[in-house]
Amino acid sequence: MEKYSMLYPRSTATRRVLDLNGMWKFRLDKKGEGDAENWKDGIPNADWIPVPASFNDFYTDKESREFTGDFWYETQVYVPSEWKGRHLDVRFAAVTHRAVVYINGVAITSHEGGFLPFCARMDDVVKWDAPNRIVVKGNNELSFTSLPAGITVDLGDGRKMTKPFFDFFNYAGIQRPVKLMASPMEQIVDVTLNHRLEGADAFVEYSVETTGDHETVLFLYDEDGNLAAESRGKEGVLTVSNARLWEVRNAYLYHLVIRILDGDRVVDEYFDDIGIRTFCVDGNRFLLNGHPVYLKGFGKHEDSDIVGRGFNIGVVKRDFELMKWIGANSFRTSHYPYSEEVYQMADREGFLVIDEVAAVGFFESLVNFVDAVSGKATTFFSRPTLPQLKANHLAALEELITRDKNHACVIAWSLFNEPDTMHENAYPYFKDIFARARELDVQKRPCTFAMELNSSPEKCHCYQLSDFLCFNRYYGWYLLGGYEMVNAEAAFRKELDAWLEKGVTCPFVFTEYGCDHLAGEHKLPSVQWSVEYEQEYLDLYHRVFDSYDCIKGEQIWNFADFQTVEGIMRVNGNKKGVFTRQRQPKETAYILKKRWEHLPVDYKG
Ligand code: EVA
Repeated sequence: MEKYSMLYPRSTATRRVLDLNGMWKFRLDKKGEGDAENWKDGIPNADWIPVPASFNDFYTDKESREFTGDFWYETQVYVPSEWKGRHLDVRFAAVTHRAVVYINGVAITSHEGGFLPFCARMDDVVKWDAPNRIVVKGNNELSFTSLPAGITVDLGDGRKMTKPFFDFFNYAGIQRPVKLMASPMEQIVDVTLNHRLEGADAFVEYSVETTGDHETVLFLYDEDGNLAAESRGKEGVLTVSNARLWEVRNAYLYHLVIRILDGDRVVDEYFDDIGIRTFCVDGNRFLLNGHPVYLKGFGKHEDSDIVGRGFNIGVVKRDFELMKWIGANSFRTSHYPYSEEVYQMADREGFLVIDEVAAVGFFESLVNFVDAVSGKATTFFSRPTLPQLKANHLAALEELITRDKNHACVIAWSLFNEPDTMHENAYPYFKDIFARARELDVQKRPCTFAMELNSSPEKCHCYQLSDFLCFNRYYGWYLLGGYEMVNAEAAFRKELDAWLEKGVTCPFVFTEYGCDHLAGEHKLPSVQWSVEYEQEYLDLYHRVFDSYDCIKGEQIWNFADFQTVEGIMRVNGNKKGVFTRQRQPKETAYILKKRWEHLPVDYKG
């Protein structure tokens, strides 16, 4: 099959999009009988469940919430014969963690990885003017080759359970929208943009990939609908004089229209809203359009009540309003690529995004990520399954960069979260992943990874590959917590000094710091989990951030409380949220608001 396009589905002069979201048939394959019983031809005794959503939190029994294995979804779509002569693609924005898609009983495609889009082309099996059956076999097992990584154990009675090496609930299902797209046979498959600024003018270098040879034309309109630039050919430059640039928290988006023409006939049309900006690392600074920027914001999760990790546009909107209220200007898509609509909103609101691939849990651990802070070396990168993991990682990276490369908001790629970098075997793996990311991105955005405490100046074998260093640090919480916090600041500063003594000259960003606190829990004098403790903890971090010139970003962990596996480390989830899971401010929010509203965008520039 032709490689499918990663372009976001849009109805245009030549394209049609049909929303397939809603109630689908659903069944957990508790006995592993779906394949043998041909559920691909119709799921017997099925329940009904909303799409998109994680399936886990709808049910009232634990077996369904914790279910591990295959789960099946089914719907029907009526395809009108007016669409004859077009490609028909069923596009899944994400099925977690893997899927096989059957249309009218035929296996059309499969996909590994739960956070990026894929298509099932139904041209050869379509029934015109009739219902077409779409069946998806999903699977949520974790392994040493899955992104994210973990293990799947047998509970002894046929039931399986996942043990993630990461600290978020292993939500699964058809978690993002499903759409049927009808598009021309000769079509625009991809477009890639890069920006260059010279004086008041901007040069948008582009390349368009199509499946034919007819002429390609491009038009760029400003926000008032005036033509700002045009060009012909699959490769070229759109020259924008007196360009309005995309700035942090002050976005400006041009409307790009691409057409394939056959004489006067429009063969295909696609459009997108694009921001013009440059971003780079310069010494220990970040420069946006040549001007220094300081990152303020969060590590986040896609996580909310009832729908779990399911796409919820209302929650996305609320999150942006809260981030604006608190004075943030950035976030990291910890620990996986988010829904496309999140980046669209970030483009529009002028937020800076560190875009992370789902390479999390690359540190073998007994209970979620706990061993990652224990100092134990796991030689994760010496396992015999490494080639398969790497193939999956490279594929996800290519999908991520292809999907997100044109977003102005995406300023950097995060290629791992908290991997085990203590063994020299990690280096060759890292080297190839970094090289591939740099090769894939024509904008050459900075590449990085989030380092946990064991990735220290003494032990880390991989930090030198990063264009800026991202630290996840919990001095005063996991390390030197409680009364011992009196020694945390000195230990923290000692580590930072050691990095500088190693000769590291790039920017430092704190991609995680924070402590759990229960909303409304007060204690004088402070104890861990109280509001007072978190205030002392944040005072410490802010003192340190303010005294190092190389620190160019602070993204607290986490934006909101979120669900994790149950256990003695977590009180019905991780409570490090600045906001509750219901998106209301905890006390910390007011401390951060006070600080962030007063930090200039070019702080320490
Ligand atoms: C935490 N710490 O302990 C967080 C985790 C996160 O949720 C980390 O990167 O180091 C992880 O996923 O709350």
